Amino acid sequence: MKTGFIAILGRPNVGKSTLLNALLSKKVSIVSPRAQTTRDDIQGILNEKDYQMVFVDTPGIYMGQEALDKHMRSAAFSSSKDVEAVLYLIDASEDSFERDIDIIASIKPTCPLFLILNKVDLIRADRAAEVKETLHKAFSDYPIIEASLIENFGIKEIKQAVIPCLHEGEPFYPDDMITDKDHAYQAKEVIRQELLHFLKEEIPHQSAVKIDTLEKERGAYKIEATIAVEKENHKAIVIGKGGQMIKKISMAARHELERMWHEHITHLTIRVEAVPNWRNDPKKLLEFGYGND
Ligand SMILES: Nc1nc2c(ncn2[C@@H]2O[C@H](COP(=O)(O)OP(=O)(O)OP(=O)(O)O)[C@@H](O)[C@H]2O)c(=O)[nH]1
Ligand SMILES: [Mg+2]
Repeated sequence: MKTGFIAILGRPNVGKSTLLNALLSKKVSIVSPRAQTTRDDIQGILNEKDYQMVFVDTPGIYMGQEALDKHMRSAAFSSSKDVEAVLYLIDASEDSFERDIDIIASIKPTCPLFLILNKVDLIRADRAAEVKETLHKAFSDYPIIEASLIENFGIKEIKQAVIPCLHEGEPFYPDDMITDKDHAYQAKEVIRQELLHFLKEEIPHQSAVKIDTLEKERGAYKIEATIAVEKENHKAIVIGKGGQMIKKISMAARHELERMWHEHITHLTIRVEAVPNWRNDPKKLLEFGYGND
């Protein structure tokens, strides 16, 4: 059997988590139209007859200075080590690729690196050719694969490109496992996804979610969670008039989790708490699951 790890890297919002879900044909990583959605490395396991590929979705690379930003950056860069291949995603609809070129130059991979030019559905063919030329000039050794992940275009090509990078060996995970993350992690992420969906501006980025209890009773799940926000007035917004907003968030999260797990969830109760400056407090970061790197 052939096996290997493949890191998915790139700037925020380029479609890394969309790629992970598309490769697995299953949702394991949350997606949103807003930048800085993914905060941790998330492994997705693709089991086929002849191989097991373990893809690692990572937080978008950007240069923020909060302790949370540093946690996210370190999660992204460290996952490009000890892998069989790196997929570096680029948003083809951007005007300039200078920041991508700087980041790619700093990765210095010890394995094959593929440039995935995503979102080509948003540009004309002549512009795509121009962008490819720019990237090829900067990195003639790295193959470029065009993709439009929302149109399912390019996924087969990406899998084909990665197969020769795999090594002969025992699989890393059992063949019925699709992610390294448990139900509690997925529940917290889906609540964050709905926060990003329903609340604009900075509130979702200044929020964290903690799962207090997750129990399965008589075939159905019961989940209790806490959303931490940075300010008292944010707490009022997340709860909403008469609890309307938190009800909407909880209902959407419950439905999404039921779709992902094919399981019934009887209760999803969410508390909201103001925790000033949690993004810069190492103890609070740990409490919300963000390591102390
Ligand atoms: N038009 C278009 N949009 C896409 C494509 N692929 C992904 N998107 C959209 O781009 C947005 C960001 O997708 P994500 O998968 O969350 O991006 P990400 O790189 O994981 O973002 P971070 O986790 O913030 O780093 C979502 O709204 C996706 O639906 C594509 O091929 N074309
Ligand atoms: Mg993501």
